[in-house]
Amino acid sequence: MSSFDYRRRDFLKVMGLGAAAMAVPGCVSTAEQISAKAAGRKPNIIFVLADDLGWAELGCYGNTFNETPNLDKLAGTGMKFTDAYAAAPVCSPHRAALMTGQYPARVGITDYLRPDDTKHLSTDYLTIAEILKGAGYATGLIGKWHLTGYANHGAKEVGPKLHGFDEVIISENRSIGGGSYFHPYHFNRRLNKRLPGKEYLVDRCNLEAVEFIERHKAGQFFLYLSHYAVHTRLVGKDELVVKYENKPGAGKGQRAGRNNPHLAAQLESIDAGLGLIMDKVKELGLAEKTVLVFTSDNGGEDRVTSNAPLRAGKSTLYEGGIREPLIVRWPGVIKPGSVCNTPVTTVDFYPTILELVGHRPETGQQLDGVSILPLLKNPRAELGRDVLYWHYPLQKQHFLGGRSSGAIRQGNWKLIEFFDDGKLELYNLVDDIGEKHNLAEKMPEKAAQLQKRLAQWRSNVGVKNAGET
Ligand SMILES: [Ca+2]
Repeated sequence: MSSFDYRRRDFLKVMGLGAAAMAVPGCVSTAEQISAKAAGRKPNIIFVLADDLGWAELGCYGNTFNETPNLDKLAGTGMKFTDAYAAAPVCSPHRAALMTGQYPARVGITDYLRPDDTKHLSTDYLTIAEILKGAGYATGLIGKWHLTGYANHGAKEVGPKLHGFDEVIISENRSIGGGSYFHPYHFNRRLNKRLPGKEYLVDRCNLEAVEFIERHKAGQFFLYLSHYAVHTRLVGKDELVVKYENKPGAGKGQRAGRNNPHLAAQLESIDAGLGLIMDKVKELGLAEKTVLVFTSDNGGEDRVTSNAPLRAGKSTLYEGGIREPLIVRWPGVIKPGSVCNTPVTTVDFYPTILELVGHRPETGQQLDGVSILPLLKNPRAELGRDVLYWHYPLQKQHFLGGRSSGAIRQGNWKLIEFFDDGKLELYNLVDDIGEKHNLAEKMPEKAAQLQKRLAQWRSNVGVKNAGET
């Protein structure tokens, strides 16, 4: 069970009182009030999440096959993180961490939720969307939620509208994935079609995102654009697939193990959306008032791509499963083209956003991350946090190969503890980013020290037994 004991309703009451207090006329004129409001205006937040997109897929992360001009431009005008992590190697726990600011182990969602799952993200949590809604932001989710089972499958459905999103667009009401990338969409058969010809899901999400920004240009907004791509079964738009099939070194078909033309095509469609979003905020004069984030929820599925130089992929706690692209742009605050090597993780977004809107955590509210705002201002700033943790217990091996395990990263060191056979693997990530040389037997004291710290953390977040699911 979660140790989170803060009551959401109380918080909203406090927020309401706060707003009323601000509306009481003071000694300053209306013009001065408006001016002060503009000067103190909090930034809009656009959070773009790709699904199952690996660390090595973007041009600005070294990929020479895929074409990502807009994401490369985003990095060139913002900050690229080399050591950004997902809090889990699969969908739902990552999203739980993103919404709550707590590690998946603390929330109790450590594996992806099935369509008929009895678990969902409890409304007891104060989500980041609720924080922003309370701060006067328009809040919108476009795309994938995946923090509930579905009524269509007999589950209690707790969707994004119950978690602070005023507008929920192109979201799912039955199982997701499966390659339903052209309208009509399997994940929600009620959705109408809006684009001419064969409507492509990524394009539709991009269109809705730009319209959301336009709709809320006069106020402050939080847009969570949560793409379903590039989750398998991979299906790109025909003309883009052909383009990549004709490139030198192209892999063959939807299951190509590297240089996958369908993945490249899907990524190009996501990339095009970033271009549309950047153009829209520029056109509206909002670029400097908008923090734009791009990242992914877990690593690439290594049946259909390669995360090299990282090891393995989705469902594992090797770097290929959890290290993610992360780019943040905020003109006027972030120095263009900067690179940050400090390890950061999913639970850091919540406290970062709290700081952006000038809030402190509520009394009793547990947050597991730290604000990365100091890094956005100076990529070499000290965060005062030295370790990251993962807890990924499984009753049986994931169908992609992932095993029941936990992990800890401290500085350059990473330890993976496998719960199924009790083995330890220790890597120095600076010397060995591909995790090829297990140093656990050569350095038993280091391994034991990290294993002990990982166990202490598990105990702190309420996990009773290492392998418990
Ligand atoms: Ca995913």
